Amino acid sequence: MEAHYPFTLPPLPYAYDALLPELDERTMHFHHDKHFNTYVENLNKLLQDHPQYHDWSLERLMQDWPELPEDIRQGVRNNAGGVYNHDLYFKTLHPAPASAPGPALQQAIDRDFGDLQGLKAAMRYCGTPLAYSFPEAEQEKSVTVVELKEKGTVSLRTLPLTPLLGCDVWEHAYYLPYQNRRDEYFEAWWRLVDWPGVTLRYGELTSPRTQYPAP
Ligand code: MN3
Repeated sequence: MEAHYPFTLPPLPYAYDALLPELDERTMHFHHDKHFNTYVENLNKLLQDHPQYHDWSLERLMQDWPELPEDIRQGVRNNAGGVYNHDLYFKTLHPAPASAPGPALQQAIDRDFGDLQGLKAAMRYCGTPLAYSFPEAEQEKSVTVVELKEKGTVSLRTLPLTPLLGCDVWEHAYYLPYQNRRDEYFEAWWRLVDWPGVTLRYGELTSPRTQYPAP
């Protein structure tokens, strides 16, 4: 992701057919090239006549959107969140996922959800579930699941949260191969989660953050 305006669509980090049979090539083209790109284009369009924000990072736009002029405030919030969430979504999927989270993340999940199945259950019926970690103490990080009611990732902007993984459960993410079988899609998505990558994101957090990390 570019550091600031103008933002461009990051390439899909694997081949379009790499996630078969769980997610097909057409869905990946449609979701990445059209939907994700629309957020990028909308964000640029909103910012184009506001040069004073052209050096703001995506993370800053997501955090400090209340400082923006009223006519672009909500639009920037939604579209910056959409860009961040989609970047995270595609980056936390992997064609050959490893089997499990790393030991420290596994321990936090066990403590906060009982086990990995507990985390899965917590995410399954969320509107747009995102799992976050946040520091409780110096060495101890908790994992929590937040339902995104709006597109912005960062309604919890005052907390030092690190997004770990999120499932896009809008129909455009799965309708072609799964139609209305959302639960089947969720199971497929879960099989594709790149746990080493998620573990890395979790491990990156060593002290309370005031900023969101780049996806
Ligand atoms: Mn989407």
